[in-house]
Amino acid sequence: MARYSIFSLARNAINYHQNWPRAWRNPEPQSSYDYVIVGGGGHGLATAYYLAKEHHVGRIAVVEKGWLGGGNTGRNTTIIRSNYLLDESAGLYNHAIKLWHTLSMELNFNVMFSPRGLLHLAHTLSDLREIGRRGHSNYANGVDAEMLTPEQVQKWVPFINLHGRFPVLGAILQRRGGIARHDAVAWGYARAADALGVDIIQNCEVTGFDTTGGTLTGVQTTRGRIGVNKAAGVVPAGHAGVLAAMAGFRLPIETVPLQAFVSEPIAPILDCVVMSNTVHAYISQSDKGELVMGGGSDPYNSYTQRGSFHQIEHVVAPIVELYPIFSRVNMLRQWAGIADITPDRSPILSATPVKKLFFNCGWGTGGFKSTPGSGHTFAETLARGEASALAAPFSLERFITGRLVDEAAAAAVAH
Ligand code: FAD
Ligand code: PYC
Repeated sequence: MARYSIFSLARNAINYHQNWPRAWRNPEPQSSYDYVIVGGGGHGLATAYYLAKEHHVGRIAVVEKGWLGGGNTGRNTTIIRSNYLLDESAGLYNHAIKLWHTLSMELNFNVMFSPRGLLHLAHTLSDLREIGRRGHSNYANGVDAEMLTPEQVQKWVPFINLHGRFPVLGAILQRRGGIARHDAVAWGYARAADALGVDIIQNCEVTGFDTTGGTLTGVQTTRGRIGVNKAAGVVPAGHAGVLAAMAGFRLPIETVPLQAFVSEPIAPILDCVVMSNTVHAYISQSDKGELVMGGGSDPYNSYTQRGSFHQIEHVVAPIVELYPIFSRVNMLRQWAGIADITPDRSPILSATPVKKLFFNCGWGTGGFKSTPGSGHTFAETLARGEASALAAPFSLERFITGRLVDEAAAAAVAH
């Protein structure tokens, strides 16, 4: 792998940047691999990278039906935080935050991680109680959390409307929360995994699973059959239900569109992330200057990556109410991704009824923040053939035993 540095940048500038090597290969699928990862989003690529780097487990392929990061990884609003309520979640999401802090160096790829501070606003007394409870729980779990008064909120966001239709009664602040550059995360993991010998195979859709006596033996793809020697890890976000059906079981997952919006670029004005869970509206400003906004998921099941028209008003109305200064900013783009929502709004990292077949899904509206942590702990799960300590509470078993990890309030945007 060519090392990216100030020196390689200068060297390539002399040649008008004509001679950069390919960031990753474009290999033909082999007849079998030790590990096959289905899904070339951030989570799948991170899984492959940590499998190769930390577990040295033999031949690994990532099989992606479209292009790398073309799913939710490239469509999300990149909010990173770990201020969930429960101990199990604190373990998982805080592990991810720690990895985020050194990820650019680890991958030799600038993922533009910017821990600029993240506020969750409280607009009602019950919001105040919710963030108070969550803040205390965060504090006890070593997750940074501070309660802010409305006046302190105004210091962070001077132009916020504290006394409008959605009065601001306080906020919880996570200083280590922030944003990163979404597709850089996919590309950084892809490049680093490829350098470790992982075959990344794009335009290759998995269409079925081969089993013998309840054990996985291979995956059927649009580019032929690929044998699986040790295990397959399926990381397909919104298509988890489709792939589970191919393997002959059902997942407790609903699939809904989730939209995002960006404005035209404007001069720097907002240097933190602000979320309003009750009114389902959140906003940050990208390094390019665009306001990045989103809100609740569309209220119906669908695999379309568009989203419905009325949801635009649901997001824009509270944004304009809370930040009247933005009322004349033009909207530039709108899109949607496909979110995989579980009943307790926590992910599934689990063995399945098919031996050697593992699923990593159910991250719903909030999985970008956990990309490094998810990949790291799922790689350990695949290498061991059983759940890692961090993954264990997130197995499918919990929907049978009732030991749910209920994060409905902290998940914020999932209805
Ligand atoms: P994906 O990036 O979707 O990757 C899954 C891949 O699997 C896809 O590339 C897909 O093509 C592939 N695939 C599917 N089926 C097959 C098949 N049969 N064969 C081969 N490949 C297949 N999270 C946050 O933490 N913060 C946020 O601010 C945030 N905002 C969001 C905003 C929006 C609009 C959306 C839609 C989501 C948001 N999320 C956010 C959630 C986050 O984007 C996801 O949880 C996360 O990116 C999931 O990553 P992934 O790698 O699992 O999925
Ligand atoms: O989980 O923090 C989150 C989130 C923000 C926007 C979408 N999801």
